[in-house]
Amino acid sequence: MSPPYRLFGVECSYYAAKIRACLAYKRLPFIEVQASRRVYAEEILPRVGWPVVPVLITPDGETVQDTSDMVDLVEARHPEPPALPTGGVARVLSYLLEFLGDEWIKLPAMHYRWNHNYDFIVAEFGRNNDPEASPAEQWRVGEKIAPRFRDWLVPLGVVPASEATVEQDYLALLDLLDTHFAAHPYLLGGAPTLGDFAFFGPLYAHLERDPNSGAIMHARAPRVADWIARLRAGAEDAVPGAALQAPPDSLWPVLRLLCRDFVPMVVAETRSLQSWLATQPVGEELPRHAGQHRVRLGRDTPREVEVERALFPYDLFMLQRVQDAFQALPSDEARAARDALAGCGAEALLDLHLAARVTRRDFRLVRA
Ligand SMILES: N[C@@H](CCC(=O)N[C@@H](CS)C(=O)NCC(=O)O)C(=O)O
Repeated sequence: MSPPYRLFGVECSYYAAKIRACLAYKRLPFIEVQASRRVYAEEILPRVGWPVVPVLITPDGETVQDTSDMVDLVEARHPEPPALPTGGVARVLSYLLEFLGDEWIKLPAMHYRWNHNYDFIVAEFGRNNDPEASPAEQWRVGEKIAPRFRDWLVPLGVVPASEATVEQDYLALLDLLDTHFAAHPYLLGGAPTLGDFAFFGPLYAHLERDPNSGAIMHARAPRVADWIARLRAGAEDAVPGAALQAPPDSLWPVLRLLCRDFVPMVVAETRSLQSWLATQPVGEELPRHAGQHRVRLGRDTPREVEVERALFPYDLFMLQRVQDAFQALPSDEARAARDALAGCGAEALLDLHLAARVTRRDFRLVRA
């Protein structure tokens, strides 16, 4: 028997949570190895070249970094139960949900972690890194590692001027998800799919598990906490293949809320990044940020605010996944997918022209 998958991760990692939920649902045997200082030095850096989790090692020894690539790989090798719905509309929506879960729910996830759970997470970072050290030493180490993550807040546009807006929108999201889960066990109906795994990342690893955030979720949105518990247990209540072809009624308000500020941000970001990317040599590693732009958060609410946000070339990678899924559809399904995205305010994402593309090579984002 071949050895199982190995996952290098930590429990408080957003993206480790995403792929863990996917592996658990697919009933794929895997061993999770806690990413301590030793594991970073001996396993992650030699394989990937830079410090990041999660990292997946396949039974035949292949290294996979980036949860989108991991999902693609396990879906291709182990198609049952499916992580992607079969219908074209639901597939396009799944990649939109993945983009939202991976990159947009990051705002509340990072805000609540670093502005409301600092002591908890610093201690946890220290424990994860140096499990054998004393609590005082772990705290010292945790405080040393913390800025590398906390410093993401400003590029994301989470600054004192926007914190109340981020909180307002997160609480509204919890309310809408709680209503949705009263009617359906998973985002697209009877079985979890890519969107569930991507939402689970921030909602479990940060917003349920960090204690001060967890208290808010359990009090305000107990059905979201219940969905988290079910996904953590491998979604045993799921009926594989029962994901719907179109979003259930109660998912529309969730999508509309998330897309309200996200879609105009991605449209503006893509236009700026396209001119910049055209000047980058093919195959060149791309930086994490490529300038800044002004984005509006909390549109049409009393807390509407404009802030600076970095331009993230990685967002193009996620956008390509949505567009590629759309462009692969036959014309009748493409029409239906366009209608669905129009219904949630995301149609503009389909029409952004990507003259220059990005790809991942040797675990780095490069111009294609
Ligand atoms: N897009 C990547 C993101 C991975 C990621 O951001 N991981 C975090 C922990 S949850 C990390 O280790 N980041 C280190 C870094 O980006 O420098 C994925 O889907 O795997």
